[in-house]
Formats: sequence, C-alpha cells, structure tokens
Amino acid sequence: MLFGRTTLSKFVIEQTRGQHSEMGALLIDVAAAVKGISALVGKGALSGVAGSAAAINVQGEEQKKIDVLANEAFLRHCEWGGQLAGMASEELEEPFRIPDDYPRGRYLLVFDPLDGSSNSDVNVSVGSIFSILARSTAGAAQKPDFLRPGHEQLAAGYAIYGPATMLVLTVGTGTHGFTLDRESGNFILTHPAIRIPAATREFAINTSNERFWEPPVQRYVGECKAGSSGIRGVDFNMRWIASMVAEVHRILMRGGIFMYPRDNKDPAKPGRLRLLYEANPMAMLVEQAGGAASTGRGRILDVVPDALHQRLPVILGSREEVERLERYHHEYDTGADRPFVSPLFAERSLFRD
Ligand code: AFP
Repeated sequence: MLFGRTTLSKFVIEQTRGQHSEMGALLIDVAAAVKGISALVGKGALSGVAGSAAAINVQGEEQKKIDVLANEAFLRHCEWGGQLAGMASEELEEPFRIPDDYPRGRYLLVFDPLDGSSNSDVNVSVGSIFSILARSTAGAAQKPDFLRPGHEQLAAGYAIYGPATMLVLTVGTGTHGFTLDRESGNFILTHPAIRIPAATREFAINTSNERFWEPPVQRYVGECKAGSSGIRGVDFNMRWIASMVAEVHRILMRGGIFMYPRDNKDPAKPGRLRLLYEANPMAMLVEQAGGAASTGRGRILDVVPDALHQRLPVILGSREEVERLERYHHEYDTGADRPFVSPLFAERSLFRD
C-alpha cells in the first residue's frame, strides 16, 4: 500500500490541533533533526566522524564527534521555528538561549542528542531522547523553567537508530511508533497504541555492578537468576545492550524490566541516568504504554528536579515486576525483609560465654 498511510506529520497535526498546534510544528522539526542524525549514524565509519571529539562534556564523559554533531542537529533544526523559549541538552552545561534574531515561543525542548554513543563505534543501536515542557510566559527561558517534574511533560519521545530508524512518541494520548521510510523520507505509523505486557520473564541490568547494589535490588536479581529453582518458580532471561533507548524499545515491543539502580560504586552519584532528558521522557512513554517507572522508592514522574543534569535510579517496564521491586525496597527500608530477632537473642547469648 503506497498511499494513505498515516505519516508522523499527519498524526502530530491531528493530535496537537488547537491549544498545542505550535508544539506539533516543533515535533516536526525534531523529526527532521532525527532524520539527519539517522543519515549520519547510518554511514558508520564512512561518515568520517567516528572517534573522540577530544573534549569532556558536562557529564565528565569523553565527548565523541558524533555527540557534537547530533547536538548541533537538534539546535539548528529547532532554534528558528518560533515555538521555543529555550533548550537544554545533555551536551550543554547551561540551557541554550534562542538567538535573538529568531522569534520565541513558550515550549522547552530537553534532549539527549545521542544516547548510548559509546556503542556507535561498535555499530550497536543508539538513539536520541527528547522531552517537551511548556512555560506560562514567553521570553527567554531560565534554568528554573526546566526544573519541572516529569508529570508536567506535554510530549516525550525517542529515535532508535537500529536496522530500521524508528521514532516513538507520546503527546499524552498513548505511545505510538513510527518507522522511517527511507524512500519517501516519511515516518510512517507502524506501531499505534503500544502496550507493555504487565508480566515479564526478561530483565535488563549491568550485573557487573552487582556488588554495589542496594539489598532489595540484589534480592530481586538473585531471584531472577535462581529461576525455576528459586522462589519465582520460573526461569528468566537477561539482556544488557548498554543503550537505554534500545532497552526501552525492546520493553515497549515485548515487555521486560530495565534497571539502572543506585549503587555505592560512586556514592556521590545517586544513579547513572539523568532525570530531565533520559528518565522523564522514557517514564512518560512507558506509563502511556501501561508500564511503570520508578526510582524504587517513588514514581519517576513525580521527582522535582533540583539540577539540570541531575541523576537518579531508574527502574521501568512491565508493571508487575516494577511493583515487586518497589515492594522489596519498602520491605528493606522498613526492615520487613529481615526476620525479626527477639532482643533476648539479638546481640547477647543467654549463656554468658
Ligand atoms: P553513553 O551514552 O555514555 O554510551 O551511556 C549510555 C547510558 O547512559 C545508557 O544509554 C545505558 O543504559 C547506560 O549508560 C549503560 O551504562 P553502563 O555502560 O554502565 O552499562
């Protein structure tokens, strides 16, 4: 069927008609940025931009040339349209000010231009993640305007640059997947109204950090690894791609639980993943698809940010498993997961030695 399929533009215009029609135009600019990044990533080593940019980004991580170019793609495609009061990026320490020769609007675009970029040199799927907020007044956005809890997001999405390039989007009316038709250059609606199965037998975590995890996470993962010989009574499968976009995409397609928990490897860091442009957009997409997204001790979308590049623990995916792991955190915090030991037998023996 060549014609009549729903394109991203048609979907966005229909879904944002009225109050947020300007946001629709912004989403079409984001899609244009994503197409440019897809073309660049798809060239691989032929792009001539593999390797390090010989710089360290605000995260203290080595910046790759392709990180810089992906960031440029978002800024150049989105700065001119008149919908934005400002932008914030994983690659920029401070918010990006819309140049004064462009009109400003009331939306805020927050993004990780190339997530999983350490995988780009080894040809593993990477992605871009974005989130849209709004402010009540026009004019240049200041840092506090971005520090809004995730439940205030108006839209969220990611692009995954895999064998196919897909854009997965929510504007608050479910989570929907679009596949890039390279011949026409259109994103075509291929996965309407995605639903995450409530139950799963597949977990994703970097188990090399196991010794640093908190006990409830060690308990949960230990039960998954014990499989049918343990209390869960069923075998589990494990995945770890080290590209959050690819993990979340797999979970949206077939269920699963993704964990990047707090670990004490670096006690100064409450987690690896960033709240504003990784956890919040992914949490909105997952919840809109019927899943759950938690820090282990609370809903991610209710966390009030206090810094632009704030990190936090991330547990998301099939609702039953996320809720089980939240229960394990609660039992740990209240001591309910440890057998009650009577004071008579706690520290001292009845028989003095
Ligand atoms: P990079 O963007 O530096 O490759 O990090 C990717 C990421 O933020 C996220 O996409 C992965 O889930 C996670 O880090 C992988 O972390 P580990 O390398 O510690 O497994």
